[in-house]
Amino acid sequence: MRLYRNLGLLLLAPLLAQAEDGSQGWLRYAPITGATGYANLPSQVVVLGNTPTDQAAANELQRGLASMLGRTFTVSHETHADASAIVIANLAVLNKAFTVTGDKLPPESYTLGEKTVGKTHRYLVIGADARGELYGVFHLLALVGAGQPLPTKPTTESPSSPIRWVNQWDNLDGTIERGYAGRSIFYDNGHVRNDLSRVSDYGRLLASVGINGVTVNNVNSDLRTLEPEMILEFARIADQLRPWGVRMSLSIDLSSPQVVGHLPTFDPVDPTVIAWWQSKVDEIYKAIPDFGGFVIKADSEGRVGPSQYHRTPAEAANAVARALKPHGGVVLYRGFVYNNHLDYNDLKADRARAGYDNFRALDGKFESNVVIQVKNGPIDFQVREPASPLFGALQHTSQAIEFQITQEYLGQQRHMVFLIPMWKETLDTDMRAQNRSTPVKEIVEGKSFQQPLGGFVGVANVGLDANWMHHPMAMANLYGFGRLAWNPDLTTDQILDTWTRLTWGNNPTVVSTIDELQRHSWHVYEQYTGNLGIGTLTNILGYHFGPGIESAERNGWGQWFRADANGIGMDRTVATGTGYIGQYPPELAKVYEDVNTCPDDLLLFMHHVPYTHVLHDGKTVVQYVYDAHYEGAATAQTYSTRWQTLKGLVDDDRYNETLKLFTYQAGHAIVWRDAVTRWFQKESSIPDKQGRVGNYPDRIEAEDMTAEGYTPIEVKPWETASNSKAVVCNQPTGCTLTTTLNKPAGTYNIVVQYFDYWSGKSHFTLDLNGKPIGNWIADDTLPPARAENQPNGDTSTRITFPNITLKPGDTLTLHGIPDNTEPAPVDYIEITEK
Ligand code: GCV
Repeated sequence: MRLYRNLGLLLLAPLLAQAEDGSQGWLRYAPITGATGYANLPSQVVVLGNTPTDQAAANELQRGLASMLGRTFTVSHETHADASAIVIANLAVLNKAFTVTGDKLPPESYTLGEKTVGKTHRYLVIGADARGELYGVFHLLALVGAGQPLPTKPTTESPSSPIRWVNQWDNLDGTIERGYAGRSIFYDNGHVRNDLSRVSDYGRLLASVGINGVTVNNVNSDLRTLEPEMILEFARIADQLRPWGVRMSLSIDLSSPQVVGHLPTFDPVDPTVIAWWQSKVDEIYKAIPDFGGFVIKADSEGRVGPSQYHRTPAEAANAVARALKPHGGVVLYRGFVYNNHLDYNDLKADRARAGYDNFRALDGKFESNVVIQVKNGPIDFQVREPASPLFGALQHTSQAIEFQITQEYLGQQRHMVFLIPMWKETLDTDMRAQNRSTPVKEIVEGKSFQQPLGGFVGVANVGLDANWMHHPMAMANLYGFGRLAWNPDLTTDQILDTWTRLTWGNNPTVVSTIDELQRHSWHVYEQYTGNLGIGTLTNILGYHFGPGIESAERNGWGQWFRADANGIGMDRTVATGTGYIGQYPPELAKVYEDVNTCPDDLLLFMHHVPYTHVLHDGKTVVQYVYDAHYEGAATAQTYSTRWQTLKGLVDDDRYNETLKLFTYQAGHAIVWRDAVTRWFQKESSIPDKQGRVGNYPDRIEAEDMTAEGYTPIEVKPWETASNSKAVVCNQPTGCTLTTTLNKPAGTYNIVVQYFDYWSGKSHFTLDLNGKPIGNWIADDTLPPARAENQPNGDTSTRITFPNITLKPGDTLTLHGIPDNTEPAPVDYIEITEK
């Protein structure tokens, strides 16, 4: 008889709607009733090793199986020859009785399989090492959680590559650069927190998807990082992560020998500097024996670097790497080196060129424990970018791809944007280096050019919010990053479906609804933000959240798209442009160079074209932009209604939290749609064929209403308010806007578009014929990376009052009471048919 054969009969538990705060992520281990397929799984867990990681693996298995299967599991270190058991072991402690595959497994790998001798059933989780054991346990638990069969024949899984890290951009004061889910789990007030329980929980989540390293401080590194007392504090973080097989690493500033070591120089080839790095690294390994290494951001965005001494990144990286090598540590030197003071008037200037221009000539000059950490695209985590040409150019150097899990340019975890399809597009891009198949994923795995290291780095930026990332759906990106780093050949659907089942349960309606919502969400976001490779079109000088289109132009940051009345897009061709396209291997360069073969979704990244340029689907560029924005924003409106079909099928807390975010996203998608389409219409002077842009018959502009106390102001940038104007109230007692409606009798939705600053909580009430139909507080709590106290694309917010019965002559009155420096600003009221 085989174990676990009745999976077809598995009845999935009707999930009771119980309170959940999301803190368990995908490790909820929700009960599965009728799980007859797992009935023969032995109740004794035997773990042969006795390191903290062995223990963590055994405890996790016991916890997960008990919770999902509703029976007791015990853990012990010994087994009798004839006792049935789930055996966890690794090659170092393996007793011949338990082998299923012989004694060879690649590092961090595991084999799952069944071994039955007579009446003794053994389910074996054999790791190459303790980490492999742990990964095997989590894999087994995920299979049970998703209702999938456990392998009976020996089945081995191995990670794609050795570097599978997340970076956290946490500052020692407890803030997180580009963090959108609360303060740091690591630091507060200049020190490592006393309570590090969230760090251990984080290590558990990371290990469950195979992540083996965390860089715990901002790449814009605090100059105190390498002070002796800080190293001892960081060691406490490493202690929390160690049982989960997660190595801690640090971001460092290259000036440390001078700033911390008080040397007269930090020139990387100076013998005193070399000696300083050696003794500093020795000091670190004394406190943190499994220390992972350093991430280095240098000569970029104000960070100092080797250029100060006319040294190269290779000279700098190698000085540090040589110190780490005897300890098994690595240097991840970031390829994100560029000049942010470019000259807009120089038509050859191009930020996208910088990675290749700075690193190409150094290929082969790095120590074997140096990895160049390259952002997926050549600019900076925009909604769509081509793969960085550096991937194809470094053929004698290990590389890791850097993805941004935190959604800096992608809705900041207030918009649902499932990123796995975007990352897969980069990973699957075939660079055609050496005129052969060299997809990015194989390059970073070290396969294409036989490199010793390489892998995947994700900027995660989880915070103290109970659910880690603020938006319940955003956790799919952290989960998916780990799964892809382990195996970049997994499909989007494999990743998504398992995440949904583990996070929300196996109810078929729940699974299909959530999968469907997430699956296309990147495309939808792209539709209502920046199309055709133009960049996200967010305000790059501000918070990187709402629209602010021209902020990218005419400054030194180089995120230009060079729009004028006649055309738009960066000419990056070799023939007439910046020459960037020539950085790709010839076969790929040929595709991008020709406007006719360049994929439409990268057109404006590669070419400058007239607004009337016809795309492959027959639409002009400008009409495509209009249509995409209306389509994308319309799809975003459906998220909350589709979500509402799950009421009662998922727990109320996460249900309500998600509904609130979808409602917000629906409103902000319209802010995006209107800003971008109006901007294109004004810039190109070409009207929307469907007459939608700039034509809003259902709107009543706030400045056109009868005001008591409210005064009109011009909004900047102009495209972020309807009619470019808003009204503000500067009377502490409040102000009023009144209008008489002349809608035919019927039922309508009433929308109020207002501006919600981070500096105040204005009160609003909306009355119909003197009777209240709604009141609310403008209490947005987006993390104040910088105080935005203005009406603009970041702060524009909408609230909808559905199903209001109206007749001609009704009077609508909006009262606003300002708070602190927020003057209860209003853009418009819109009355739409139900
Ligand atoms: C940590 C972008 C972000 C910065 C970030 C930088 C980087 O420019 O806006 O916040 O700095 O990338 O990746 O170093």
